[in-house]
Amino acid sequence: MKNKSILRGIHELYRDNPEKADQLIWGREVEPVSRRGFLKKSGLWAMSAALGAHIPFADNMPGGLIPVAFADTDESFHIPGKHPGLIVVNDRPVSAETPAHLLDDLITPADKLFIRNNGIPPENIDPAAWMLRIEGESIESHAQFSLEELKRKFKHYTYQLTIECAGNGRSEFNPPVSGGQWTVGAVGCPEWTGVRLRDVLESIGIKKDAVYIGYYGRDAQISGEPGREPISRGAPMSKALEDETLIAWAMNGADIPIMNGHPLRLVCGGWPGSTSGKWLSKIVVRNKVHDGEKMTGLSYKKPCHPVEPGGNVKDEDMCIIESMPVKSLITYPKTGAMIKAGQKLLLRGHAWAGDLSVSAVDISNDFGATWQRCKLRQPKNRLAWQHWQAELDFPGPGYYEVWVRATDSAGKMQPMVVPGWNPKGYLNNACHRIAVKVT
Ligand SMILES: Nc1nc2c(c(=O)[nH]1)N[C@H]1C(S)=C(S)[C@@H](COP(=O)(O)O)O[C@H]1N2
Ligand SMILES: [Mo]
Repeated sequence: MKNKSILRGIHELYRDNPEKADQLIWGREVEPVSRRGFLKKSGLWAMSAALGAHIPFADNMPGGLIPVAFADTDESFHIPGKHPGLIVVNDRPVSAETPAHLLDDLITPADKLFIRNNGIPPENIDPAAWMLRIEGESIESHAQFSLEELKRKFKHYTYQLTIECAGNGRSEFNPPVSGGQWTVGAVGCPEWTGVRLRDVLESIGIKKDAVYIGYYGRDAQISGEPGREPISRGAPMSKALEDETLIAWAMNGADIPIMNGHPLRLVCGGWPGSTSGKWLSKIVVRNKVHDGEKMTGLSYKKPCHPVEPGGNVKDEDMCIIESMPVKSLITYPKTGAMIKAGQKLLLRGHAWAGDLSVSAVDISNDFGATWQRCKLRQPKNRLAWQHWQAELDFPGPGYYEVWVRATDSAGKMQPMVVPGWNPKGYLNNACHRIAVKVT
């Protein structure tokens, strides 16, 4: 990344210290007395690139002034390769979520897939030299494959797979929980192409005592500490050996974006995003539950039994999160939509349910008193989200909220309010809602 500081919320930066923000974002030096700002060439370039136009009178721009083009929008600034509307949740390591209305596509485009990094992505990636090693006590022998060998030796599969961070929705927990303050957009459903993890492991030989797989990626610990992984999680053999569990090199028919794990990643659809290792360099087959970074302690675990909000939970009372719960989004219209009295409102979005499918989606405009069934499509394949559509009438002018609620194939529904509090703020699958004004 060219300028790491550019990745913090622009509004937050300007609120904290406008001069500093100028300097950090654009490299502009501000004269303390006159407050006149001089953009260095690189700063001018960065600002122009972000604005999408060059600034003829840049020399006259006062220091500490947030360009009104940014001040007027809720849009964040740019992460290379990503849509400018992504909201930066954390700058180091980079995490950014996708506002619900930008998730309207049936298949999430590469520039709209959220980013969740636990460490610093590798630099100078050379796909031609990339190796994947297979090790661990429960594989018959150690092996390694170049990217080219993986592509040549195994059958290719393409699946549309939902990936959602377990912490999606964390910002709504009370008492608040530390960690990325995701709202609703740490989810997406692109199409992935690669080989089955099962085919690769079976070509070597899986021992009878295999219990779990673990992944290692080539990103670095944020502290720069060598030898320590930012994250090394995994999944039980049953998930690892599913048809849809892929070692993928492509997303929507192109290289996976760098921030999403180029040139190789694991994709375990329907499970916490953290099981889908990026920048994949090694897979281990274990004879016990993998004990890599963020597999132990409280990470990616939920209390095995409900706990009091804000309470402490002992390690042994925490269970590893597996399949994600049923959830849905309204992706059209954008919250704040205005319609005229008597007009019908067309609504649409997606619903997903971890390892299960979605059996129904309902919407309400009276705060959940009554619900209307939506039209629901079948998933493109197992573990892909499902598209829904509806048309809604409003009784008269005023402020309304539209809520959406999905039901999974086992009959479980989303809760209307935030579900059980947990120490790390995972698994908030409360109903998504948007504001609608009828005039
Ligand atoms: N190597 C590596 N893999 C990783 C991570 C990471 O930081 N490093 N983050 C995990 C987490 S917590 C999530 S939610 C997903 C996010 O995938 P994305 O950034 O492509 O959306 O990647 C997972 N795989
Ligand atoms: Mo995550």
